[in-house]
This record gives sequence, structure tokens and C-alpha cells, in this order.
Amino acid sequence: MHIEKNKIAQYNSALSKQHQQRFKFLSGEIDNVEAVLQKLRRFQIAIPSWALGSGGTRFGRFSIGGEPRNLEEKIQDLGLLHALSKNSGAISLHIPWDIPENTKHIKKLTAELDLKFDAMNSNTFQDQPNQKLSYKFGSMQHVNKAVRKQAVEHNKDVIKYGIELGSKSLTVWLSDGSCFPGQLNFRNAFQNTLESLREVYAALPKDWKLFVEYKAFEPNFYSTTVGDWGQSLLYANKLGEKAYTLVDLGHHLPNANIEQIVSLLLMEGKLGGFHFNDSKYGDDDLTVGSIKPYQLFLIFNELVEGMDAKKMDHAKELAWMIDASHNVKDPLEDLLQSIEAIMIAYAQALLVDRRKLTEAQNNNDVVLAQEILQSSFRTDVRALVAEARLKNGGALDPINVFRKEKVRKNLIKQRGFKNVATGL
Ligand SMILES: [Mn+2]
Repeated sequence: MHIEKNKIAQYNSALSKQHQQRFKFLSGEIDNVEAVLQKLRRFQIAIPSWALGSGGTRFGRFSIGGEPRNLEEKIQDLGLLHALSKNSGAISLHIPWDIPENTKHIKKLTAELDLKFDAMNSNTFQDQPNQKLSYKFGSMQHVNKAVRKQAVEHNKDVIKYGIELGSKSLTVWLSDGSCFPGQLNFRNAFQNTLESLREVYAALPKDWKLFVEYKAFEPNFYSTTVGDWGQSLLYANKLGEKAYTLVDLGHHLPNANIEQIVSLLLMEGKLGGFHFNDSKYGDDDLTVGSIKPYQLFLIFNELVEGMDAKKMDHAKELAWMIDASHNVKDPLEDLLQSIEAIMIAYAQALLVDRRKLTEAQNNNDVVLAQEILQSSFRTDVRALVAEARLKNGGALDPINVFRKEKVRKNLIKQRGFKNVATGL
């Protein structure tokens, strides 16, 4: 489904007067409003190809209807999302769930919808039909060299698909680990994984990056072989300059100080990308900003501070992606909410008065430091984010357009109610 530009403009004009009032008031409070708007307009978040259908838990899965039946339909959904939000101009593919059959056609379609290919994702956390050896006891860590080799070859294949599509990075998330004490020799598991990753690293083109994603637990519940940022950083440092750590918000133990982690990874030049989601308990994969918006702001505060310290381009140098699951919401509406939450946190972080904050830190003025951060966090920046979207040709109120245009109803009519998106 496609929503014409002039249709979006019609919805915008109905909201224009109210928006202009709000934006005018807000821009009066911001010193460098044009520079902030420019940054917001350039910021693009990738959507993974597995995020467009209903997600599930190990207990069940409830279809929303009208889910994309193939890669082409997923790209169409992403095109619609980007037309409304203008901040989601990239797709992150999962292999083998979304193997492009006709690369030329897929590339043409994505270009028409103004979408780019972000990081490729490999999968050695489940067995595929016709797969020779099982990953039940791990993939790159496996005690059997033949299993490790199979996992390495799969990653090399994913790189090949990525090269054809114009991607520049590979994200490796391993579920490798153990469920019970004594199951695994930790050192051997680490060394085997490192050796496997080295082979994948050697297959990377010159201008590619390798992201090593970590996760504290699940599906293994006693140990995980890439379990935290320390382990990921060890691999990245040993692999070389094209290897980076990837931080997924939900992949930490409860109460971890994620803003400190990103700050130090940036300092080391080893932060490669970020997966956004939110959680109350563990890796809940909830809508970004739905549970802990202050944490999200504090993370963005460190990201902006750290990237600026290294003179990095916010929009280009790190891989930004939403990695959430949609169990009870329409996936497209959920993604629109997540994009909005990310943009709000980013905008608030851009408003932080860095000079005053540094001064407060140097004076040990704890109260003032908190006041400075919370003053930005408590600023209602929605009109600023909406203005950036408007200037990019997007919708002032994306969810309103989505609902008024009855997108889901139309998709169900087109695709049926009972279909399940590939890969889920
Ligand atoms: Mn992730």
C-alpha cells in the first residue's frame, strides 16, 4: 500500500495552525534551532525485516492480519513507514528468513522508496530445514569443528548477499552458551568462537564492518559466550579495526548502566551500532521509550556527547536499528511509536547545554548537573521532531494518517488475515 504525498500534505494542512503555534513557542526557547532541525532531519533508523509481522512468545503468537508474505511486501511496508516518518530510511535483512531472490528487482524497489540496506544479520541460533549439522549445542563455539565451519560458511554467504545489495556491515548475534554448570569449558568456547569469527572477519570486504552483539542470557541460561560488553569488546579488539561492539538495549542484566557502557565504547572507538527497544524485566523487546524514557534520554545524552567529542557524524557513523517485537500492537503503528521515541530522546540530548554541564561537573555541583539534564529531558520537543518530519515531507501526525487511511484494513484485504510474515 502506498499513501500519496499530496494526501499526507492534506492531513498536514489540517494540523498546520496548531503545529506552527507549538513550534514557534518551542523554537523561542532553543538557541540553535536550525542546526538541531538539520540533525533531526538527517537521522535515519533501520528497521529489521523481521519486525513487520506480529511477534510472538514461546507461548503463542497472535496474527494481526495483512502481514507481509515475502521480502517485497516487507519492503513495501517499510516504504509506507518511511513516507510517514521520514526517519526510517533503511532496512536490515535477516538471512535466511529474507533471502533476496531477485536482487536487481529488490534494489530497484528499495531505491524507489528511498530505502537503503543497513547491516545484514546472520542466523546460527536455530536449525534450518535441510541443514546438515545442528546448532543445538552452539554454532561458532561448538566442540565439533565441522559445526563451526558450517556457521562460518553461513556468515560468508550472508556477506555475499550483502555485497549484492549494497550493505556495508554484518551483525553477528550468537545464542551460543550453556544451560548448566559443567556443560562447557568457557575458555575453549571463547577460543573456538574467536577462531570462527576470525574466519568471518577475513571474508569481509575492505569497507565493511563486523558488529559483535552481546546478550546476557536466553536462550542459554547459565552462560553466554558473548554475554556482555566486556566479552564483545575482547572479540572486537582481537579481531581488528573493522570489528565493533553492538549494544542492544534489552541485552543487559537488570539495572545495568547502559549509558556508561556506550560512553566508554565510544571513547575506545569500538561502538558500532545500537539496537533500540525497551523492557521492564529482561529482553522484553517492547516499544522504544514505553517503559524507561529517561534511560533512553541518558543514553542519547552520552551518545551525542561521545560522538561530538570524536567529531563523528551522528547520522552516518553508527548503525541505528529498532529491534523490538510486536505481540499485541499493529507492528507498523508500534514502529511509528518507537521512531518517535528515538527522535524525541535524540532531540532532547541535542538540547543539553554541554558547556554548563561541564562547568557543573568541574565544580562538583551535583544539583546543577541534574538540573541541566532534567531541564532538557522535561522539554516537550514533540513540535521540534514534527517540524523536522514536516520539512522532510513526512506526516505531522503519522499514526493519525495511518489510521485515517485504514492501512491495516487495506493490507488485510490485499494479503488476507491468516498469513504469517516470513521468519516468524
Ligand atoms: Mn538485537
